[in-house]
Amino acid sequence: MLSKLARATVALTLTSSCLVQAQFATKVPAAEASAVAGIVEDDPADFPKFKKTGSPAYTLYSEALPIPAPATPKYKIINPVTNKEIWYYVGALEFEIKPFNQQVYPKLKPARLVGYDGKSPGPTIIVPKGTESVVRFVNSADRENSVHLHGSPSRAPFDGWAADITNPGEYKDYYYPNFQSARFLWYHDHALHWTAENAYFGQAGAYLITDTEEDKLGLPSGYGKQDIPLVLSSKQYNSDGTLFSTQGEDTSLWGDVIHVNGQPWPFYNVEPRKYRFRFLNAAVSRNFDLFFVTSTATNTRIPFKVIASDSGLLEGPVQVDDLKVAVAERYEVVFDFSQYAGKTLFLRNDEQAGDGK
Ligand SMILES: [Cu+2]
Repeated sequence: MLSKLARATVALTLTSSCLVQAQFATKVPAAEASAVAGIVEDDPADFPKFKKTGSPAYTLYSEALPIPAPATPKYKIINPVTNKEIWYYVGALEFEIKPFNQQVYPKLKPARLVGYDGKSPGPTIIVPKGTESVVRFVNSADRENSVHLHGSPSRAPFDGWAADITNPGEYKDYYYPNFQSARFLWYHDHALHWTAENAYFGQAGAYLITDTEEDKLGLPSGYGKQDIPLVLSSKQYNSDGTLFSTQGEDTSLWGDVIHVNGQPWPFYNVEPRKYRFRFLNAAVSRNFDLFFVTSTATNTRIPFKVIASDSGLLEGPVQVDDLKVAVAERYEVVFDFSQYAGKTLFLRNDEQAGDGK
């Protein structure tokens, strides 16, 4: 609250057009004012700390980067209310939630995941702005689910609120408006009591809105060609190769095996040209601080351009030499490999990101 003296000073310096604002400031309800006054800042000492965990050793860069397949709408109709096209992702059960095994460690037991028709991350939905969509999530898993499209102003029945669960044996059709400008959203489980567990075990995927304004910019394009989603997650494995569970964990699970599109530390062969990389932090606790180096100069970070964040394109590209991506955030970058023909580059993470840094 402003003191009487402060309020008088403010009023004197305001122009007449600001008087409404000044009046508004003095009409904050008492309950709200006391609630605001009662806000206690987080104590950094309370933040979850990085925990050293002991997953079995994994051979770096032993497998190629998988690219989640683009989802295919089964049919398209015109919404008679909005007159907009609706793409229906309901036919092929590509969004059927069910368990599958992933052989993460070649000589150990497979890990049991729960993803979408045997895949995690799930298929990437790519829709143009102004085209509506309906996605059928079928629950063939062994516990309830609820799907949240993170970043979408979805109507309440389709927003995946935690108690709006779909039980095993049921399905739900989610309707999405897609009226925002081009941007990177993501879908993930949000079921009450199970969100972290379900997301960590595989229920997450990318959702891209495109638009003609973005198309005009000449950015590296072609999904899976020069426009590459990089869905990051961090997991922990038991000594037998099975996935360590988040269940019972009440502070954080940092994980020590970094996955990109579901594959630990993959390699990716690129052409000497510009690429658009779309980063999503789908980890349940770990933040990332990413940077590029060459294999021969690992202490020299190579500049690159950030072009978009959670809300789509920035006003202009921003050149950086590292990029922090907190849990659930999306950032898109353009990296130019044209000077690096025949060379090996590493995309690295500062292990301590989020742990006091
Ligand atoms: Cu979310």
